Amino acid sequence: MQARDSSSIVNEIFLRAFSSQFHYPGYPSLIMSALSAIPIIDMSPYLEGTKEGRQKVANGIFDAAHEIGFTYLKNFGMSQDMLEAAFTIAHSLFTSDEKYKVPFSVEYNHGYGKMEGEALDPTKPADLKETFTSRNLLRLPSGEEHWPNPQFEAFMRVFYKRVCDIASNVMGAFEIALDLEPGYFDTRHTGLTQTLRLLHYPPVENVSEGQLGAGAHTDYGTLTVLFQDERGGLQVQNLKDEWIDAPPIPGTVVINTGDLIARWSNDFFKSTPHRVVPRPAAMIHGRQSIAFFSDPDPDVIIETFPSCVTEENPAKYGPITAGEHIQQRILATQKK
Ligand SMILES: O=C(O)CCC(=O)C(=O)O
Repeated sequence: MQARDSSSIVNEIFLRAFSSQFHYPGYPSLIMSALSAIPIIDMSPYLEGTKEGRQKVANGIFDAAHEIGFTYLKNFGMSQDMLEAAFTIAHSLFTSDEKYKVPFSVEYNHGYGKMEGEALDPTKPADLKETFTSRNLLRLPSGEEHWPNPQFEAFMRVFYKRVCDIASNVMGAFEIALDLEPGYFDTRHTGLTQTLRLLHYPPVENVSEGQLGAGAHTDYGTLTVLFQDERGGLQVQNLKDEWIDAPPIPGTVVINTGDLIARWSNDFFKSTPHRVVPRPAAMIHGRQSIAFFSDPDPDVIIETFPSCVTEENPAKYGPITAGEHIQQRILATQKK
């Protein structure tokens, strides 16, 4: 890898990414060995657009968000080729020369974050992962101070938009389930705080006591779209406080609801703790995932959805802006 120029590798990957001949090794042929308690919902009836189909998907997504806060989606509207290309391009960045790892910019919430650079559970040792984060890509300027090379940038911009569309469809299903007007969420999620994160859990030989790939945490916002490779390690806390595996299932993406929509929905929607534990395959070969955090614009007022308030279940929370809520969550995490 180091003998070749990183930009030529990415260029080659980018071209091959759109050929149906190209497959990420091992990923499509994975045979699932564990049954998961997390439901799998078929998005096709929603994407076909009939009223009945949309209602059916909305009901399934609502039940999953209410009962466990996690679901898998299949037929969610992205080709396997595009997804494989995203993993391959991300891998080429993480294994390339340091000079391509664009330093993280707090102003843009964009760039490379080094191994053990964050602890999602601050009571535990730092996470065994490195990241490349991109917020609000539709508005992020071009240029070499932000991107390892133009091919990487071009691909990430297309990929970001496609993942925005997946999040938008899931939020469209929320609108039906919550009796909100069409477009309610899209107008409040214009990208200002919608963030794509490439994650790499490099091979490791030794793990300190309590150290994880990603420490136990809940997500802060409305929803997260999570693609994971075949190595496994994601775990979700169930209602009995047990950690259950959320194994990779080929052809699916994981969706989970965050703290902000839990508050917005008067706790009808769950925000469920999850973590990444180092599995033997991941410790030997490394693991990758790609997360997209869909959070509302900072000035959106979060006021309980009327459909989530009843006489027996009055509103628990007063109004707050999304920006204030996220800030409070960040401070609460730091105090732990
Ligand atoms: O890598 C994963 O599977 C999960 C990552 C995650 O939960 C996060 O970054 O918030």
